[in-house]
Amino acid sequence: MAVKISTTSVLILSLALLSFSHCCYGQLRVGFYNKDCRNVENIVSRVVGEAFFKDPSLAPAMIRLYFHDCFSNGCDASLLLDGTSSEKKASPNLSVRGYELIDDIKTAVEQECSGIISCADIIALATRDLVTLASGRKTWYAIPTGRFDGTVSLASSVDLPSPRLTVSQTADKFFDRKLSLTDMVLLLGGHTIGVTHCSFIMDRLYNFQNTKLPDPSMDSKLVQELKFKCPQGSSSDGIINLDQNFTSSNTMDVSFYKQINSRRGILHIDQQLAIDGMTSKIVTDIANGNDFLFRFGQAMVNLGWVGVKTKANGGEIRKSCRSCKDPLFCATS
Ligand code: HEM
Ligand SMILES: *[C@@H]1O[C@H](CO)[C@@H](O)[C@H](O)[C@H]1NC(C)=O
Ligand SMILES: CC(=O)N[C@H]1CO[C@H](CO)[C@@H](O)[C@@H]1O
Repeated sequence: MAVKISTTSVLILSLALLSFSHCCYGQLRVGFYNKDCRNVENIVSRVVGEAFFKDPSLAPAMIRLYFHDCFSNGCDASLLLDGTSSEKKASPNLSVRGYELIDDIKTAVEQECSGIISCADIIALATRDLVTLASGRKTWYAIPTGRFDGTVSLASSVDLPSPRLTVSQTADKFFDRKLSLTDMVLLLGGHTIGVTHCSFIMDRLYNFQNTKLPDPSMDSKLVQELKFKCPQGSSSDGIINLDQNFTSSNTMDVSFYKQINSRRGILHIDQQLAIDGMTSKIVTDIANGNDFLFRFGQAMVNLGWVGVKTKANGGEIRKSCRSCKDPLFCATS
């Protein structure tokens, strides 16, 4: 009898805990601001549209910013905080761009409804709209909102994968954030637009794993082309398209997967996706399918759940995306 009662109470207790954790963690939903700021998604898409028209490279910049923010301490706009040693200052953040666009959107949104929309949601919405624009309007996804902004941003806690990790090491970083192997392969499809600096691939071109030879997994014709664009001993760090199909380097499409299946990946990790037994089948499925854009959107939604802050756990709605409401309670150095 005693045993029976305790089993029942354990069951009730765990159900209560389950619903509690569900209540306060998973509060994102599509159209979170419908009641308090009906127009927010239209305002974001208007400001984003104008900015993209002037500078299409904002699309890859913002997609990367969203990834970095979500991966470091959750999708809480902590990457936007200025500070002497905030996340912005960590070396993998080198060349993350798009901060001014976020400022412009925040200004426009505050004019319409002050103190309601988080910077974390602005990043998520702006990124969604830029994915749509970079795809030539071939895709669009509903992105849940309701994130709060974080108040902790430390360069020392930035934990981003290096392009030289193995697939398995990289996958572990995604698993830590409850993202699957398929999510990882889809999200790395973000490299279907944008650029890298030569410095990230010099080893692949000239001295792969101290062999004094190029990476054997790279197409030898591509090695020659890239050596020309990234000469050794140059004082400037050149720029290379991540998608080497020149007709689609700036278009969000499936071409990245076809490229890596032809040994034309740029970053080491990109090429490894196509080679490593853990991911090669997923790559081929995406390359041969016709639903990459749709699935990429879903993976972006999944990324958007990582480490979401709530009001209950100290999240806030910032006034400026660059600083906490109360800098005294903000850890940025
Ligand atoms: C998983 C491991 C990843 C590694 C190691 C990695 C590494 C890199 C590196 C080294 C660059 C070039 C930076 C530069 O030279 O300025 C880059 C650019 C970029 N990455 Fe990733 N990345 C990863 C995942 C992702 C994911 C998941 C996304 C998107 C969801 C993404 C989107 C981008 C974009 C769009 C660019 C181009 C940025 C621009 O043109 O301004 N990356 N990445
Ligand atoms: C390059 O991209 C275009 C446009 O997406 C595509 O039609 C073409 O098949 C691609 N070529 C290669 C070699 O992948
Ligand atoms: C743009 C930016 O903030 N870059 C910084 C990234 O990190 C390096 C090394 O810590 C700094 O020197 C850059 O200024």
